[in-house]
Amino acid sequence: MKTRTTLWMLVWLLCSLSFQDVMAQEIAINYDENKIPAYELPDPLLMNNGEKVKNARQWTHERRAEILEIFAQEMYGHIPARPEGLHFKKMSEETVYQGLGIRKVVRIYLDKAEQHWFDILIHLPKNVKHPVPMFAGLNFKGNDATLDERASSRWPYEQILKEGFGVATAWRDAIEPDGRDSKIEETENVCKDGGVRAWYNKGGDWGAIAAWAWGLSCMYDYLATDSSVDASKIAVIGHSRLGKAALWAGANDTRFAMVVSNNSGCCGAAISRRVIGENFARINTSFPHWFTREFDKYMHKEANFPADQHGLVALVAPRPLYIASATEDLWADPKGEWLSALLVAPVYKLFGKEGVKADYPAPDAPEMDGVVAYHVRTGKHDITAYDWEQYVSFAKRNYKSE
Ligand code: GTR
Repeated sequence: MKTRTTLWMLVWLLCSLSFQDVMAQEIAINYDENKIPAYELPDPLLMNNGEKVKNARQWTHERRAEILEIFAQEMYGHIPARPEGLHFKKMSEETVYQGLGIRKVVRIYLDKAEQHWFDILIHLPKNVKHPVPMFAGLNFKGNDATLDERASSRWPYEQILKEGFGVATAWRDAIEPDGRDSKIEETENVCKDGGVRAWYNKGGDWGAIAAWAWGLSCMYDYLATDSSVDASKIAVIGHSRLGKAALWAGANDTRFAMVVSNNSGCCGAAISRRVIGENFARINTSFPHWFTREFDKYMHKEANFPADQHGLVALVAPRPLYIASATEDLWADPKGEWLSALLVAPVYKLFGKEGVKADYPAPDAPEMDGVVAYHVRTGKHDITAYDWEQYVSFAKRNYKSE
């Protein structure tokens, strides 16, 4: 009897593991700095024709598009244009936090017929006369979940409003469901027929990261029409997979004035050729829906990718860029994330702007004197009130010095 139960339990266990889980477990993960393969990084300033970029003009008008195309073609996919029928409707507005702020919900209709839409939740400081700077980012669990007590460190609205900033957020799954991590059954919105990729730009080779980035640009489109918002000061922000989306949105959509990557890791800010923590084979096995199918050919072959992630973050230049890590987040490779912040310096230099210092900083000692900022927070993979505090001060410094 006992053997039978054990046998059944084994069968149940095997059935509950998907093919992807089994494959993912077989991919070796290195955490040892001494076992990093020898690597050479592609130079963001080297044009496809072998010429070296000499000035900001050449970067902006020639090289930038080449790097953007590498990432669009080989990793995330191309982001389509805004849908023709895009329009907006305010659904609700209320005063919150004892008069400190306004909370409103705006529905982003993606088509004239109002068949496809997602909601953005907006917090704005109240009683402020001038248009305010904003942070715009996606969330993991739904707009209402960001208001939950348990999310108060991830979304410290009160703290941000007190500093004179607004925050806009939308649910990633309302734009494009995140594969099996999705909680989409719970709601009705654009995803009722499978997400934006099933409806718009059908057949286009774009992954979920590109779809989320596209959603962020639609959010920008609304924010630019809101008279309470300073459209020249909208930072795009994201944590983890949504940090990858924020980077891709900021790279494509230069209307975002600043880009914040919080613990974005592999295929985010971390240098891929270090192959430490999460790697290409593992990420593309666990989350194939995040990428274009072209990305498949780089599994176990980071060195073949025609760019590295410092090339991606370079696309933010000359705008302010903040990359942040956490000491215990080895899966995301904090050192590799910092390296991107460091190696982007020659691109910022073309614009006469400084990057980060050459030494890896101590935990909780943010470096934000220049236009590129970095910190490694003590603790786990997360975005916390501490992280937000740094992003707000960095934005303040940069917006003031303009
Ligand atoms: C992990 C994934 C990472 C990171 C993270 C997250 O499972 O391997 O790339 O993005 O999810 O989004 O929290």
